[in-house]
Amino acid sequence: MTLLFQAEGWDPAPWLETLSRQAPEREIRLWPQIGNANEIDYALVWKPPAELLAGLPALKVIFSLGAGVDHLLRLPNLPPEIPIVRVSDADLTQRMSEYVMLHVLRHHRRRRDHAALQAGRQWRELSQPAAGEVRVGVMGLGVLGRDAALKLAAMGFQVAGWSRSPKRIDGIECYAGAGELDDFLARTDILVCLLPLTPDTKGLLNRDLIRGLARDGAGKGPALINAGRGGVQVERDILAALDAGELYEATLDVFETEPLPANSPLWSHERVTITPHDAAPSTPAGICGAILKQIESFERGGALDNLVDRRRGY
Ligand code: NDP
Ligand code: OXD
Repeated sequence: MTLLFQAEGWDPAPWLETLSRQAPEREIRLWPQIGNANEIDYALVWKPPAELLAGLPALKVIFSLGAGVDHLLRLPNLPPEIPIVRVSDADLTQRMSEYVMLHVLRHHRRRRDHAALQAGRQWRELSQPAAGEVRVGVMGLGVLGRDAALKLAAMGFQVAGWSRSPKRIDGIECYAGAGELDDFLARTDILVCLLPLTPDTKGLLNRDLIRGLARDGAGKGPALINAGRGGVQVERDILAALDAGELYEATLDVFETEPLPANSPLWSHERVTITPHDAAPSTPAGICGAILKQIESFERGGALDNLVDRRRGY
């Protein structure tokens, strides 16, 4: 049973090394050297070229090498019946929670103001609210959002989460659906977005949404952290909201266009922090093992885990 590996912009070497070490009996091909396309049973892909998957007639399962699957669902000729499995990986989840904690704490502990004071050689203590006075709202309570929300709650923040379907999570105030979005925003000082990009979430982080955030918080004003997908945000609205004082600061890991174009005004905005879509990269150690385990189970007739629901879009 043959595997095809393709990942745009990644060094394939550690992936191929891990796959062939963990499954020496399998043939592993590296795109674009696919050989006889009729022999490919499983495709492990990240941002594949438009026609690749449609040209594999024997394909049995598509494995997304990332947690997000918008890179697949947007393909015009995605084979309709083939199951798509996405990444759910402890290492990736831990890295995302680190990112969220880092940037929530940077905002909460006024890192930007301290840096300005340091630049001016000024010794001045800043007032800082207690974590328990600060309301963090996490959009998306899936694998990543849930873990980040629980870790923020363990730090003492007041944490709420918003998802499509209702949830009950100890210590987290849960909101669901479009009908509860306004209430969720109105109690949120620091908004963390860990949503997938779907037709429903596209452009959701816009000026109206930002205007709905709490204005009576203990800090200097609302903050936004988006590590979900760039298509969920409207960058011109974020800039306008920052300049109008409706948003105090933004940390963005994902962008409408990636790499972020050199002429984007986000690069130089004094209250924007930019990271290059590396909040939680995929790493081969756990992901290769999980994929190979799923393939073995699938070949024994078992069910696949972490299946994508194409209708929902994630
Ligand atoms: P999951 O599928 O586990 O969770 C998605 C969450 O979003 C769910 O809680 C879901 O609600 C919620 N959701 C989806 N659509 C809506 C909607 N219309 N309204 C409200 N809530 C909605 O995904 P993960 O947590 O694993 O990953 C989330 C995203 O993070 C990925 O899709 C990817 O885009 C991004 N990501 C970014 C990385 C980075 O490095 N920047 C790394 C990895 C992932 P429900 O629970 O009801 O289904
Ligand atoms: C992912 C990502 O979806 O890294 O895993 O963006």
